This record gives sequence, C-alpha cells and structure tokens, in this order.
Amino acid sequence: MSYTLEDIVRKFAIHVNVESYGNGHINDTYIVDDEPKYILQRINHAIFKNPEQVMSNILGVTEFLRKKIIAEGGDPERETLTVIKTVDGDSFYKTEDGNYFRMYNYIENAVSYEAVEAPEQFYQAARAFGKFQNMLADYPAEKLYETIPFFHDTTKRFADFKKAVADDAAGRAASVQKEIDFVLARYADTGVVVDAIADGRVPLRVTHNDTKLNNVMLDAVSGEGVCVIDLDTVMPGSLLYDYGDALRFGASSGAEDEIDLDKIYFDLELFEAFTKGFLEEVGDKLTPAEIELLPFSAKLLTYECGMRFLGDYLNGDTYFKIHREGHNLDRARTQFKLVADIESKLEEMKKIVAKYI
Ligand code: ADP
Ligand code: GN1
Ligand code: MG
Repeated sequence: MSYTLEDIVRKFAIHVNVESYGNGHINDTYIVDDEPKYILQRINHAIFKNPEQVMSNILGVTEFLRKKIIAEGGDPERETLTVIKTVDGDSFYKTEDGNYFRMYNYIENAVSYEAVEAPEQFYQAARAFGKFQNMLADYPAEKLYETIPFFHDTTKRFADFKKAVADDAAGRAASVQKEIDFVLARYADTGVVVDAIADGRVPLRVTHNDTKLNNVMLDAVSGEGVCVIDLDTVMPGSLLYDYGDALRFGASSGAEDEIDLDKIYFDLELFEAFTKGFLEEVGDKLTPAEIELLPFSAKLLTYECGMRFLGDYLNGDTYFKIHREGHNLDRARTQFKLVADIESKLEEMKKIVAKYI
C-alpha cells in the first residue's frame, strides 16, 4: 500500500487515530477514534464487484430512512447510518490502487452483539429487523442495484457448491466427504423459496439479506433496537431470507465457529423470542405462503450458509475472512448440526409461529 489509513481518513477531512474494529467477515472496518467517532470501511471489492452501485444503494436507502425517522420524531444520527462525504463531496474515496473506502457516523451508546445473551435481546433485534423491513416497504425497489446477483438463490448456491466440489481447488474434498454428502442430500430444499417467488406465492420486498445479530445495534442502556447496519446487501429479496438468516445465527446455542459440536443446537426459546418480535412488526402483511415457510426458512438459510462456508473451504478460503486453519470447515459443521436439529424441530416451530400469527 502506498498510503496509510491516516491518509485515507484525511480524505474525509478528519485527522485522527484509526484502529481495526468489529467482527465482520467481509469488509475491513476501522474506528476513527475522535470526538465524535467515525467508522471507516474498506469495501471488499472482490466480493462487491461494483462498489459505486453499493454506495448508490446505501446513499438512497439511508437518505430515505433519515427522512422517515425525522418525520416520526426519531434521532436520525442514531437510527440510521449516515454516509460521511469526502472533501470532494463523494460518498466514497477510491485510492490509486483501486480500493474503495467509505465513512459512516459511529452509532453512539449502542452495542452489536456476537451472541445472544438473553431471549429479550433477540426479541429486540427481531423488532429492529422487522421495523427496518417496514420502513423500506415503500422504497422504490427499481432504484436498487443487485450488489451480489443471486445472493440468496439457494439453487444457484447449490450449483456453485457442486462446482467447488468438482474443482477441488485446495485438494480438500476427499477429507470432507461426509459434509459434502450432507449438502447433496438436501438438494430438494434448494428450490422451495426460489420457486415460491417465481410463481408469485412469496412476494419480492426490499430486504436486508444479512440479518446477523452483529448487524444490528441495540441501545447500551435500554437494550432496545437502535439501528440496522451493514447495508451492502439491501436488495429486492424475500422476507424469509431476513427471518431465516437471523435465526441461523442468533438461535444457535453456540458460536458460528464452535468446534465442540456437542454444544450446538437450535434453541427454541430463542426461536420463539425472535418470532414474537419479528411478527409483532411484520406479521400483518405476510402472505399465506410466507407464513407457511417461516420455520422452513430457518433451516434453508442455515443450510445455504453452511454450503457457502464449505464451498469456500473447498475453494481455498477465498471469500469469508478466516482466522485459523479450517475455520470455514468449522463454521460449515455448526451450520449442518443446526440444520439437522431444525429438521427434528419443525413441527414444534410451526406451533410457535401459529401462536404469534
Ligand atoms: P462486514 O460487512 O464486514 O460485516 P459491518 O458493516 O457489519 O462489516 O461492520 C463490522 C462491525 O463493525 C459491526 O458488526 C459493528 O460491530 C461495527 N460497526 C459497523 N458500523 C458501525 C457504526 N456505524 N457504528 C458503530 N459500530 C459499527
Ligand atoms: C457475511 O458481512 P457479514 O459478516 O455481516 C456474509 C453473510 C453470511 C455471514 C455469515 C456479503 O456477513 O451472507 O451470512 O457472513 N455477507 C456477505 O456469518 O456475503
Ligand atoms: Mg456485518
């Protein structure tokens, strides 16, 4: 690199200390530790091939949210991300070597958790994701670029997975045959939501598509939802993606990369807390097919993510950031343990959903 992070920060007219921050798997995040604080991010342009389009989406969505929050008497500095412009008035800065940096206001007095500590916390996260969904219900979807095409198209993900197995770029396939077979055995699940979208039973909405617990900030004192962050994948999608993906991560009894699989199960108490919060916000606008598919979506999104982790392991860890040898394989294994557990709990999950519809 021919520049320092301080050089980059100065492009936003701020002179200060910068340190690595957060636990995202995709972008490089830094905190600009000043008064007030800022978040600086290098957009992962290997994954987001068109950062200009990502920023166009984010600018559009955050400005739209800002107006709504003000109209409702809320605090736009906390309840949505604000894109900080460069000294030249742009929403990002592109370096000579082709990296893209952006800056956000730092959401004060709020926490993003890596694991659910109590059901109430997950209930609050669910309400925040549900509200986010509601606030964007009348956002003009045609203005959104598809920042990662086919992001939650599980059938396409399955095809990518099969290619990763066939290519076996890192020479690892033979050692994970059991996990590969687990994925292949569930091919029939891959088309369930994409088909329901294609035949109109499940509507396309403006969705977040990456509703991991650490992508929502909760108030440090009250514990209530403050702001949904990580807006790179806001695109037309299914509400089932947001619901299912949040449960994948948050209703697990353990960390996404837990090595001891005996510790991993799908926690129905957390499932219920999330379902209650989410349906309190969006329950009245669901179609019958969406309601029917809610429990299944938790399984589908967990399966899809596991397949992505395992595919990345087979490809030689080129997509998700890893912090140890076999990290993506460990992640894949927790997902498959959860999928198997969800399969045994689907009937109970249906009953829980029915309580809140
Ligand atoms: P990634 O796409 O890599 O997941 P995120 O945008 O989710 O990146 O940021 C990573 C982490 O940084 C978040 O989980 C959160 O803890 C923290 N973070 C990001 N944006 C902000 C913000 N505006 N204010 C406070 N914390 C933030
Ligand atoms: C990534 O960016 P982050 O860490 O919030 C990924 C999600 C996965 C998640 C798994 C753009 O989310 O799709 O579900 O990791 N984001 C992208 O933890 O691929
Ligand atoms: Mg994130």
